[in-house]
Amino acid sequence: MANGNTRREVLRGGLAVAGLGVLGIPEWALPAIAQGDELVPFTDIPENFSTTPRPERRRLDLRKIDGPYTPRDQFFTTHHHAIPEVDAASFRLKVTGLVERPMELSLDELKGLGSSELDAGFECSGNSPNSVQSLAGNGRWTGVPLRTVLTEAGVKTEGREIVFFGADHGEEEVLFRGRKFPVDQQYGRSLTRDQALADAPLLAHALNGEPLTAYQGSPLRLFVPGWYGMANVKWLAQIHVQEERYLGKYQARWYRTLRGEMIDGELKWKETAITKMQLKSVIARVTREARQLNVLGFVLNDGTPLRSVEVRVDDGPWQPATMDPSTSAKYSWKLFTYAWRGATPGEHTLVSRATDVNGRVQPTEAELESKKTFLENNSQFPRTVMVS
Ligand SMILES: Nc1nc2c(c(=O)[nH]1)N[C@H]1C(S)=C(S)[C@@H](COP(=O)(O)O)O[C@H]1N2
Ligand SMILES: [Mo]
Repeated sequence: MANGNTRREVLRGGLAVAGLGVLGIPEWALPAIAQGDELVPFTDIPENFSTTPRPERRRLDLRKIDGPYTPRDQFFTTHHHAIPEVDAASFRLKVTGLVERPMELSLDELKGLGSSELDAGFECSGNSPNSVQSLAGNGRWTGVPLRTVLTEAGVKTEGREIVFFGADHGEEEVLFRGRKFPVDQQYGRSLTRDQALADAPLLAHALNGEPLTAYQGSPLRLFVPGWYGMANVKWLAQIHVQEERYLGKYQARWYRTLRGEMIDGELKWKETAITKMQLKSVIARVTREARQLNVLGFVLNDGTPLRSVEVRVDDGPWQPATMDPSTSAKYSWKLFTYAWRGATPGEHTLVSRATDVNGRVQPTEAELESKKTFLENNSQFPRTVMVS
């Protein structure tokens, strides 16, 4: 999977002889850009936009998406504090608070508890057109189910809130009625007991079969599939079980949305916590293959199955896109393609929209107007390209 070229060559060479149909891989699913294919340039990417400045603040160049898995060394990275140094050999995960058996587990002890794999993508809740949607990626995560560890520790009945602390920390200014209280605090996030004991959350130690990098939270991170990135606590150091709600900065204050909602004909202002990913589709890449243009994009959401993804060219009708069967896992991002025929030279606008089985439709920018804060921007993302 880290080896797109080889896969491409295999598919073009050996497999082509064997016949693609035998393997059920549709022609469009061929990875990357074939020899002779060319990228059709976007005209909406700011000139000073750089996707890979430093490994500790990396952005994904969407035009490089060539298969289901984002290579570990292209995966975006972001965090609030300095990167902590955590030595995998002496690492111990602490489990404390309202548990029958408080624990300190080494990485090997954790791995001994079980192993599970999960295809899942996520984006930062701040991902938006401003960052050319570069804060997103998809991978195969390996880890220990969180539930296994919590069951091993035995969560007491009063333990209703499960708090996850990273090893990274920094000063938080807690504002209380006009007064500031500076405190040094670890990055912390919480899940309710039910969320934490569900099937999906993983304590992940590997991405695409390789150990997490220092920037991705090595040696261990929480992974909550279907949620925005802030839930996936990196450099996980401690799981603390408590009765009361956790109201730390990155739980209660930093990751929330203010939006207006009409309830019974009256406007109500709602402040909500940022949790599950809102339905979003993004056009990532346009390539030319002989006379046809291929549009490729991805969809991220909370795992709700999709009903459709559609693409519109300029002021034309919405046209159905084709879904990539290799990305059908519940929490995987879903790749889609659209064969754009008869494109004329000049600048064109392309936009996609996703609809889920519950009839939820990805909103336009105008439809998100009542959302006042900038996180959770899942609006349709019109792209402009220059066809030569
Ligand atoms: N310990 C810790 N975990 C963290 C963060 C952080 O600042 N500290 N940032 C969160 C946010 S906001 C995001 S979007 C993801 C980014 O994960 P990535 O760098 O592997 O892409 O990590 C999350 N986990
Ligand atoms: Mo984020």
